Amino acid sequence: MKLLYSSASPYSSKVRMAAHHAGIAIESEKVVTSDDPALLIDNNPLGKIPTLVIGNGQSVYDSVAINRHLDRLSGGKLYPADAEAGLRADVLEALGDGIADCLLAIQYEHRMRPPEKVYQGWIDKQWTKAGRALDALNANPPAFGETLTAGDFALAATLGYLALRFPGPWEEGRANLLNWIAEFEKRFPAWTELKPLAS
Ligand SMILES: N[C@@H](CCC(=O)N[C@@H](CS)C(=O)NCC(=O)O)C(=O)O
Repeated sequence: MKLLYSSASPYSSKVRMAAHHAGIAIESEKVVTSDDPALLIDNNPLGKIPTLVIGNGQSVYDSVAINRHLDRLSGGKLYPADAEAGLRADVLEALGDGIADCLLAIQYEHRMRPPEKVYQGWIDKQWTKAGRALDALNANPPAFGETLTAGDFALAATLGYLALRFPGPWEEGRANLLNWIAEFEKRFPAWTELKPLAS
């Protein structure tokens, strides 16, 4: 199995952490999505990362499908079997990924458009969504279970991406989230090497 990824990508960080936690060894290869490399396009027509190439002409995307695949391979190490805990993990993963979607939309607005065409209204809208979600999480920080879940990895990856690309103001008034990530790091020491990093 080979994971196509980039080191800054929050969704890539999420699945790399999940694979590590699940004890599944995967070979990883960095790709630059903006170059549309054949290796990526041939395995994912959407040209997005992460993409997991699993052999026999098969590949898996997006990051939730990859996590679900890793969960099946590991006998359930990423999503709790208990209905309530499983639902909490699913929704936390959706929220973590959803914040990342907003942050990526802001990044691409700056990266893909000439400066005179950047639309501030769109950026503000994305910040409002991300800020609301961060406030909700800060007001009600997710409790850690006995073992980490795909939801925990999604939130950690997104907080890591915020720290990397939008350092500073998001932390103000969100001490519970800073405590959450500090506790996560204690439970998952590989965070240092698998969190979103500048390439
Ligand atoms: N919903 C997807 C989002 C993946 C995604 O948007 N990845 C970004 C990098 S962080 C990407 O591939 N961007 C390149 C593009 O959209 O062309 C997932 O969870 O895997």
